[in-house]
Amino acid sequence: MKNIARIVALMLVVAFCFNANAQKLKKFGMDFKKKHYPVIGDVRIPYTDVIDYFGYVKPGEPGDETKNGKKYYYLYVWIPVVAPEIGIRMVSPVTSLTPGKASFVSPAWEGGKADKKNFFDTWISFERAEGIFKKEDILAKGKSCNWNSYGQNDDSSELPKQPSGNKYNSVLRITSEISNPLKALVVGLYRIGFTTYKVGEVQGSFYAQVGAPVKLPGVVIAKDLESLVKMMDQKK
Ligand SMILES: [Ca+2]
Repeated sequence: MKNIARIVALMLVVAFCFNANAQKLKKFGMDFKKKHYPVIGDVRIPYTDVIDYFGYVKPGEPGDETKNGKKYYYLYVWIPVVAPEIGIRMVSPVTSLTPGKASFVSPAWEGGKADKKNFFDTWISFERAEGIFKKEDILAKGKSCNWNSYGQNDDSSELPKQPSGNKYNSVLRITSEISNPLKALVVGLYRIGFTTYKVGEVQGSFYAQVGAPVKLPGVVIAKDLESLVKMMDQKK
């Protein structure tokens, strides 16, 4: 009997420790500084829909592009609905979050998820492909089109600290400006660019979310255009 009590006590301690280390993200909420949403104190109203992506960058993996000595990687996002606001956030590393049924998962995730050591100081941008409004144009124009920037973010105090103790994860909220074609959130092809703030290695696991105050049916996220189109075909 004593042994059973000891085992139960030990299990409780283990469960408590595991829970204390569990990675928890606050609900992803809207921009409360914008006048078009009701404000309840300083509480952000959670986004109606949040799509997520689990990824991993192997140390030394080449970037999709190199700019000013920094390696940039992209996640391509197909958005088939008009949204008044889009939120994007990214954390690194992923310590205890796991993909759900609806999550998008990088092909590198399986091999990389056990790497709990590497992470990077995230920096994100959000851009839209000029002139790509339908699926047929993605592969035809996606590699040569211009990309218009909707904004960037380096650090946000909203997100949990990184293992370094610094709040260096990133959040970006974009409000659609209907009258400005370069800032309107229309149906089309977008990409999340990510790198490190300082010149350094982008490495380790990361978790990205795309949220909106409307339902986002048919949103697809992939690390390259070919996979994106393939997934769009499968979703039909
Ligand atoms: Ca950062």
